[in-house]
Amino acid sequence: MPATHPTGLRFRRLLLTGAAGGLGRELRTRLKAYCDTLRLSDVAPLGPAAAGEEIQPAALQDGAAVHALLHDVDAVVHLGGISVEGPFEPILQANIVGIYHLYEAARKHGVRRIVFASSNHVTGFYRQDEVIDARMPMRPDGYYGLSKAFGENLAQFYFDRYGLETVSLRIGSSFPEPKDRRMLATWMSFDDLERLVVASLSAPVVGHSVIYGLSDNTVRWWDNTPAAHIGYRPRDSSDAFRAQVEARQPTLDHGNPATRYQGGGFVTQGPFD
Ligand code: NAI
Ligand code: 15L
Repeated sequence: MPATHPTGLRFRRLLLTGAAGGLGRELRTRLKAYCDTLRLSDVAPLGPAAAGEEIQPAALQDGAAVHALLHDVDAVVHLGGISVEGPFEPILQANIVGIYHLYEAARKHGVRRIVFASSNHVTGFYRQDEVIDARMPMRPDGYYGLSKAFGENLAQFYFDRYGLETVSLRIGSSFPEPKDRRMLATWMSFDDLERLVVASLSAPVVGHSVIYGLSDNTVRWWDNTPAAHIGYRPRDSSDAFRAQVEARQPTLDHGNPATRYQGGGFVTQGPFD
């Protein structure tokens, strides 16, 4: 039996969806330390299973495949789905029908907790000069943000009705480094992503909690005080990248909605017909 991680967190079997994606590839290596078996799923290729891994491909819109995916799982980190703005139909299948299948399967198999990769685009139509928290009304900035809003509402319903707990992570921008001025506020390092996911899996009681995923950036638009019970303590900051980002992008067009609103470029995408 592998040793328990210093956090004390250890699952028998953890499911990671979206495991072939950008964040999935990061968490694939990191989450192994917290479980005996990491079950990996995606529609994209995942390569061979390493020690302690199981590969189980599934399209989220395939209810039977998702039901099988949840068999004998203790907890889920749900990253799978379309991760950018685009036409409604594919988002409907992957993100809306898909998350319904995931929660139904979790309910039937008695899974206790899901960590759901929601997005800052649930509140993308707040202005960049506002500081908001997760108790404020949703203001999705497109079909993608709407699909994540649906996911959060679904999570709330499954907690209220069935006691299935979720932490919805309104992730900002999790990339190796901030790419532009907006990301100086929204950036979250991969190490902080791991801290956030581990805190979400290990907090004793979460009900349905909503928390923004960002590092300890000096400039910030999101106040996580209502989610203090998760115990997330970011250790990185975008500040180390500020000088190089500002040199690359010395001026901002304040007339551009992408500069005015928190959702950035997502707020101007579409229509798609
Ligand atoms: P990604 O696009 O790299 O990964 C998503 C994965 O989901 C892909 O491997 C894709 O093949 C899989 N997928 C798509 N449709 C599927 C379907 N119908 N059935 C099964 N799998 C499907 O995205 P990334 O950056 O890794 O993000 C992971 C999650 O975090 C996504 O849900 C995204 O919306 C969310 N997120 C990510 C942010 C970031 O900064 N990277 C910011 C906010 C939210
Ligand atoms: C997201 O929700 C996307 O998944 C990611 O690719 C980034 O665009 C991020 O938001 C962001 O807002 O920077």
